[in-house]
Amino acid sequence: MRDDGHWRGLQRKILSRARGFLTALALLTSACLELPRPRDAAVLEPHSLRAPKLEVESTCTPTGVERCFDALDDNCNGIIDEGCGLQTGILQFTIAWSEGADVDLRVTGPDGVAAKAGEANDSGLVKDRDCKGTVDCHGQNVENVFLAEGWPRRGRYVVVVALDDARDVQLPMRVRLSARVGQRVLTALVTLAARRDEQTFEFSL
Ligand SMILES: [Ca+2]
Ligand SMILES: [Ca+2]
Repeated sequence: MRDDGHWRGLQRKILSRARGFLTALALLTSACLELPRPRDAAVLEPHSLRAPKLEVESTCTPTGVERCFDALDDNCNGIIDEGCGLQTGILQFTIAWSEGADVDLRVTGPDGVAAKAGEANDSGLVKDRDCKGTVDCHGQNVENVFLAEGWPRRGRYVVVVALDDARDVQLPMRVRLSARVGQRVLTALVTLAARRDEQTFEFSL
């Protein structure tokens, strides 16, 4: 009798764990089904591009493995500086420069408010790197803005690269700007020639 009771207890434990496993599997499957399909990213096409003083490139030629903090999609997988501790999303805007100047990246989405660190604006954009070109940047002069979650809002996006303080850097200086929009990465070399100089890159979704 004692063996029968022990066996029935064991059966109940096994059935309970199996039910728990199946419930977790069902939840995971339903979560996976809600993920955006890959083709959605491919159809996210920027239009009405405006960058009066920039030569914007939209073709990518792989140059090897992804290098960190150059604001380039070196391996042409559609993501800028992945694996480097930068946040990324279906929208990502990154600048990189080598000299000790203070360069600012300002990205405004359809809500008209520039993305700031710490909290997403109404367009879902967040700044996750804010570098003033000092030792605090550890020689990795990068600023990065990304879409934290959800699908990009339709409307106008304005990206401004501005020289806030040249310090002792000889001008003009060059800053690499790249923008990930879905599976496409657009890139341009920005020249800043004077204090408060800025270049603008705009597009619509
Ligand atoms: Ca990449
Ligand atoms: Ca890179």
